[in-house]
Amino acid sequence: MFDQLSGGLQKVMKFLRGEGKITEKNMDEALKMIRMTFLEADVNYRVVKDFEEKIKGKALDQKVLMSLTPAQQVIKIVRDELTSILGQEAKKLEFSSSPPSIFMLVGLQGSGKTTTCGKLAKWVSNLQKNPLLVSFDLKRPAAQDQLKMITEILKLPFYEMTKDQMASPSGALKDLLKHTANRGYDPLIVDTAGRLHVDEELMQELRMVKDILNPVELIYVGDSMTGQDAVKSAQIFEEKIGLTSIILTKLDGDARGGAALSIVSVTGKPIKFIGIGEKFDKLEVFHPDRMASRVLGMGDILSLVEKAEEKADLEEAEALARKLKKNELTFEDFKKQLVQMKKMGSLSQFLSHLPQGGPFKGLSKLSIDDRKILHFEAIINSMTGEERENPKIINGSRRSRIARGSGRSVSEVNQLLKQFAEMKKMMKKSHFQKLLSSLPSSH
Ligand SMILES: Nc1nc2c(ncn2[C@@H]2O[C@H](COP(=O)(O)OP(=O)(O)OP(=O)(O)O)[C@@H](O)[C@H]2O)c(=O)[nH]1
Ligand SMILES: [Mg+2]
Repeated sequence: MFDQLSGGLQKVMKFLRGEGKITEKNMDEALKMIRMTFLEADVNYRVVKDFEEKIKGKALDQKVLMSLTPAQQVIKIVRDELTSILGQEAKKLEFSSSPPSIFMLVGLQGSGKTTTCGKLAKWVSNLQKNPLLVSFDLKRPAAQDQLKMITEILKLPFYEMTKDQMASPSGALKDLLKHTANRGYDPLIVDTAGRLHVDEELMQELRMVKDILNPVELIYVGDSMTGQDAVKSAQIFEEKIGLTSIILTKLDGDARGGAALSIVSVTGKPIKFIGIGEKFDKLEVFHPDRMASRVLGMGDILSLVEKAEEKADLEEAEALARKLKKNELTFEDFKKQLVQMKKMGSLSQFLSHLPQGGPFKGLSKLSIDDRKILHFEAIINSMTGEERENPKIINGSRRSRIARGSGRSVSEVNQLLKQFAEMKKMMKKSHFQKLLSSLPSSH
């Protein structure tokens, strides 16, 4: 479904592959190609512009990973930007802490609201939930027949609104709430009316429903085939009634995929599911990371990028090793390492990013408990600059001052000092010498 985006980006990469390094000129050319690709894939113009500026800034930034070619560099940046727009992880459907959880689905006519109500009901009943469905359409009372039929197919309960109830909607909604609570349904899934265009009357109707039901999820259902129209109306729904999340439908068709990117960027709300077919099991949790890889469509290069990122960590480790050779390691460096470790999740993860053999073999013997990292950081923070540079001066009274300042015990301070000394000794002594001798002298 993201073939177009993917195809265009491949062309950019092909162009950059011939370039030795990133310059202002080839970056301009690449950015022009990226811009066209995104616009052709129906990504919102403003989103494209924003994207372009960020990519340019990052690509020309001196801090980019030296070991990547320009093409790989740009892929990395595009991936990072896609992730920063779409988010890293799939966002879960919210359930209310005091049931029933109410999900209210809104959107333009024909976007797939009623079908999606059925899909969602099926999805939550697979989670052992007990959903109740209701259709709320003041203009078109017959609209509920469609949802009723769906519940019959799915063998799920349906709440039927009578004509009289429809005549006094706020009373009807309160009856509905009572009925739902009394029978222990959770969630209550509310289908609403769609219009060809957003109009004030519809917005008022939806606001009234929202105010009475107070839904935990107010979900905009957007037809991805309609591209920018879906994006524009999502923005209006967000402004007028407020949304919590988005479901994009019909991504099984030849939608150009740009809507997904734009809709999140414009509304700031996450896509939680995508509809990929008319049947009720054609609902998928949306995984932004997978989408980013699919858009880039090049798993091989992405894994290369990941390796380069590991290599960057390795380069930091090498820089540290060089300092060690000169016996210049200070607590300031040690703290930097701790921060880096924290960034990477845990010490064990950090170590697993380094080659396990050769010069780094000794590292895994440095058994620092992951949880201790935070404590160590606090202790280092309590040291004076002088103490960090020259740990030898840390005598007994300084130790107790540092312990008090960091809220840790003196024995922990002692432990850190000991570990630091050991690390220094071990790195200096053996394995690192081999590594150091293999480093180019220009470093
Ligand atoms: N291919 C495909 N078709 C879908 C998907 N979701 C919904 N549809 C179809 O889109 C059409 C409209 O769906 P509805 O669920 O009736 O849309 P609606 O938003 O309730 O429409 P109104 O109530 O008239 O506003 C139906 O033919 C559905 O089968 C999807 O993910 N993929
Ligand atoms: Mg409908």
